[in-house]
Amino acid sequence: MLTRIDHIGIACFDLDRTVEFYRATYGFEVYHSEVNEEQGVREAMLKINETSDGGASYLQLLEPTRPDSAVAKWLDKNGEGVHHIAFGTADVDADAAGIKDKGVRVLYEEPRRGSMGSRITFLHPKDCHGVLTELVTSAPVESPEH
Ligand code: V0V
Ligand code: CO
Repeated sequence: MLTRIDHIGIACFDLDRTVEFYRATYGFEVYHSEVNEEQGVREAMLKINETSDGGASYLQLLEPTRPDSAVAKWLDKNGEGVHHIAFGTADVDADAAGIKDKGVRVLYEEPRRGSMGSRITFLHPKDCHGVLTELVTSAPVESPEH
């Protein structure tokens, strides 16, 4: 079951400048940042709010790390802007299988590694009324060490 907006993915040319815009304009701080080589992105997660399912909603700012990446290709064509939306679920495997059964193309056979150790997959934008849609299961919260 999809229980939150996990994040909105925003493609940008210059991550540092875009992070600074969100900080200076709205006061949002970087909660987490990482490079995901498989996806070809450098990203910053700005936490917006906690959600009632125990997760949270973020803005995900994305800068491409290589010209053949999905985000670089999209920026070439469209310029900066909203690239994808991501719904959070406790079970990305089950939700992806259920959505695939409805005839929507799921891009990955198995979920791949996403931000902060999450497991992610994508639905083809042409099957989703023009919206690239991601499904996310967050990494389990690590129990504190004793
Ligand atoms: C492409 N299209 C889009 C789109 N990207 N439509 C809406 N939103 C987007 N973001 C349209 C495009 O305009 C074309 O329409 C058509 O789809 C085919 O696009 P293309 O430019 O030829 O590109 P493809 O087919 O090579 O690749 C498109 C897909 C690709 C969606 C298959 O971008 C992909 O695999 N995306 C999933 C991975 C990803 O986006 N990773 C970056 C975020 P017309 O012109 O034919 O009408 S990584 C992330 O979110 C992480 C790590 C995380 O959350 O943790
Ligand atoms: Co994303």
